[in-house]
Amino acid sequence: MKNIVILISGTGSNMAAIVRAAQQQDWARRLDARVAAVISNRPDAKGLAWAREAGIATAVVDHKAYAGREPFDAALMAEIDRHTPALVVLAGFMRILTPGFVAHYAGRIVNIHPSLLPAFPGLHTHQRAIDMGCRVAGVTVHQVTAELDHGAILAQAVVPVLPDDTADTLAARVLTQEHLIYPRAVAELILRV
Ligand code: NHR
Ligand code: GAR
Repeated sequence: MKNIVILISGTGSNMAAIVRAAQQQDWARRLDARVAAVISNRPDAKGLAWAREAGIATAVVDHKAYAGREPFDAALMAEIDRHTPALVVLAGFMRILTPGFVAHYAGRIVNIHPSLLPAFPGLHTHQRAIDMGCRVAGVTVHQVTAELDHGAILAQAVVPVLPDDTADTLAARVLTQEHLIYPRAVAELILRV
């Protein structure tokens, strides 16, 4: 069985979309894959309770308990590796990962980023797209490399930016597309890892 470990920091709606797809499409039988664990760097992440109720193992590795990125990443890696993952999935995970961490999972760690990369890597993507006058925005699933939001692109979806959009209304429109493309991208990738 190929184990998928999902990292979250907050709501976990992308995580939930992947778990639902795995259940509804019977990934265990069809892809020999399952979501083995959901790990958060924030103890209060809403997605943790949702995952627990879905019967998935959960864990917290609180970045505030560590002196820096290297010891945090070492602890996170140890927690992830308890599940011998075939694939590590960042789903609204908000801590930049060290080069050593990324190298450890090279080729089998992916992220969903709420912009049309290579436009707007980093944070506050929706406000930046509005401020630039973009007519379209969207979302990108990409390989995670040491350089932030720069890995190979695996999937994208586009949405319009409407004249009255705020960062929140645009984010909500993008998020509906995230929930469609991320489960699909993970299912495709799990066949190749
Ligand atoms: N790590 C590496 N090495 N490469 C990537 O491509 C990564 C990554 C870690 C996270 C997600 C990313 C996004 O999709 C991601 C991609 C957090 C920050 C950030 O600045 C930037 C990009 C992403 C996630 N985080 C602050 C930090 O100091 C903390 C912000 C907070 O806690 O709210 O780590 O956009
Ligand atoms: C999503 O829009 C995701 O693309 C974005 O945060 C949201 C998380 O929602 N990710 C980042 O901004 C990473 N820096 P979710 O917790 O409900 O999946």
